[in-house]
Amino acid sequence: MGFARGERVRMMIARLCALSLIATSLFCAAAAHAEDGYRLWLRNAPLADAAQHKSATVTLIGSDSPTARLARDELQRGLAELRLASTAAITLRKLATPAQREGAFRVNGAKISSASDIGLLYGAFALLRELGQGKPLASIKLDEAPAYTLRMLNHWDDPDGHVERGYAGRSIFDWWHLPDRVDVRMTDYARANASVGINGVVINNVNARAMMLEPRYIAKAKALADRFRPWGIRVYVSARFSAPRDIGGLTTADPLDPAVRAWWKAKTDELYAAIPDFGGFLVKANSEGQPGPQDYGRSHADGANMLAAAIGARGVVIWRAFVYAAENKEDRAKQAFTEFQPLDGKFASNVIVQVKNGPIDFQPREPFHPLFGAMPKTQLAIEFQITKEYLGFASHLAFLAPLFEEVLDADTGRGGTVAEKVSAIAGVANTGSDRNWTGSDFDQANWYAFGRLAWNPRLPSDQIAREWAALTFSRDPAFLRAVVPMMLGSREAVVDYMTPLGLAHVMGTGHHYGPAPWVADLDRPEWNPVYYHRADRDGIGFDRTGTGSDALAQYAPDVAKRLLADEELLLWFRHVPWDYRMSSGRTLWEELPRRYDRGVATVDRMGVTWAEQAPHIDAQRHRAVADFLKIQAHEARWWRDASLAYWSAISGRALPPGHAAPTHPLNWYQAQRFPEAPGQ
Ligand code: GCV
Repeated sequence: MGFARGERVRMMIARLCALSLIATSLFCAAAAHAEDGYRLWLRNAPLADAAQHKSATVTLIGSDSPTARLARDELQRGLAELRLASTAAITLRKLATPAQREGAFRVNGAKISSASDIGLLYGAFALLRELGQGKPLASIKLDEAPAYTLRMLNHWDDPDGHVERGYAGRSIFDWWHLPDRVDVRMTDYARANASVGINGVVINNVNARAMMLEPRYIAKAKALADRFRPWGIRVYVSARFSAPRDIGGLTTADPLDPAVRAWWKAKTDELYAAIPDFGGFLVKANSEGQPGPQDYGRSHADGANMLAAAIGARGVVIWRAFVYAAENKEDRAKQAFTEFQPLDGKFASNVIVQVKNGPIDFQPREPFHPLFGAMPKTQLAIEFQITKEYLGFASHLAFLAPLFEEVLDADTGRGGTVAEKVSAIAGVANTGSDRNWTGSDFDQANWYAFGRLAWNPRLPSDQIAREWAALTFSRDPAFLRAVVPMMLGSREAVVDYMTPLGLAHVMGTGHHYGPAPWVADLDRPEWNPVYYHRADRDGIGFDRTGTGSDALAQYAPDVAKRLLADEELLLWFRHVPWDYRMSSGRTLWEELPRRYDRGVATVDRMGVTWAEQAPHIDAQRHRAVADFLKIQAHEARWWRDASLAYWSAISGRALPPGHAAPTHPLNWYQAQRFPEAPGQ
């Protein structure tokens, strides 16, 4: 039976449409699974091919809360994506016995149990993490509890979408469209955080705008809090101390003024009415031009306690100890200790003093901050920087777990390690609007490492690197054998080519991009690199012993001895002649170029190692990493050349034999300008 011409054309069109629908959906499916970094370490790459794939069932017992249901859904989704080769029946059981620390869980093969809903979710993620590395289900036995109750990210995001020290695009929060539009990405962001146990998020910059406390911004914060809540994440806000004046119509922000206290109490009540589980305030006060209690002759404790009284038992005030002042002639490295240590015991019980990991500012290497262990009557949090303001931004591969580990494991000499002396942990986030979240694929590892160490500060860096690399890229043993050591050596490479042997803060003005050890003309003395290295014809380094600023005396005596003997911190603590004899037998002047060269050589090797991984990695991410490694190799040379050109000029010494001369004369490096560098 023949068809009429019109009918044939209609059928052809229908067939073409069907074909194009199939093609489109195939394309869409491929695009949805394109390896562009969006799926982070939660890719659940298949363990078996589709034919071997066996079914998995998940049973949830004892709770039907949104969080418990997320745990079940996460497992269902994860197991389906992982495609286990043997049948699995997983049970998620909420126990009736409270007692465990919030978030604690047990995994015994196919059985996950916890006394809390969030513990079930953490247990689900933990099981998937183990399975994702290729471990057999029956062999997985975990019994975990978080070391700290507060494990938080600090976003330095501004309401206009700019991120201070952000190298991953714009703010991850779509401030302008909130609260009406809450991007689906907010769910994925909360999920990623929950997968590593992060349970608090400060949503705005510590250099805070008072508008964050206005009703329209409280509505935006509420929308985020509602989205994050099922994932066990509480929202915190950075509060501008002068808000009662800026937006409250008062003439003062004096923390002892009754009207100011009443204003904060009412504002806090307004926040809790909108967000019943609001976490509290983070405050940067009297630091780098921010307002604070000292503007009224009051102490940091007066300021923090006033806010703590407004919040009461509902939340916490996190008060930053990152303070230093231009008018203060004291060594910048000493100022926070001088200011805060005498206040020990004066803070309210819901105040946490947040201290940066080192006494200056997130340098590639610093000794631990002397406040750790020195304020036994105060709750302390440690603040790390996950975004790499001083470590090459997003384009330099620097795995930060070894830096975090070095600080957390440091013995304070006051009855415990740094990890043991803090009760909370914060990381300055490196996330942004970029599709891959963190600007580079490898910077995802730093978000991951922060979360894992916040959960368990005893985890070794190599375990974290191995987990992350297996989940994010490939569980192939050959790949891991090559890439894990590459990651572990990467931060030391940055130290070598930027700030070897205890040098610090020699980066470009403002943006902190690239080398500028020669800068000496900035208004505030402590913003000039020359303040930190003090190099002249005779020698180099900051004397922080008894003959200098005596910052060493802020540490316990045994620790001070140890720090002084540590050559990696030589120029942090001592001013020494260029001919100073190192333990290697070489002079300092001979040792310095070796360090720079070692850093450059390590980065070159990283490039080769990565090139060899092409068979293991999808083309898109492989190329993205390779491109950044090229930038890093180029910039490591730039750092080496510019630094050596300057040290050579200032010491009046030619480079020791065997070291290549810098590519350009010193004035070429000095003339470089990058007003457009990101993150300022
Ligand atoms: C948010 C350094 C950074 C600033 C940052 C400050 C801080 O100085 O360069 O961008 O400001 O630390 O931690 O408050």
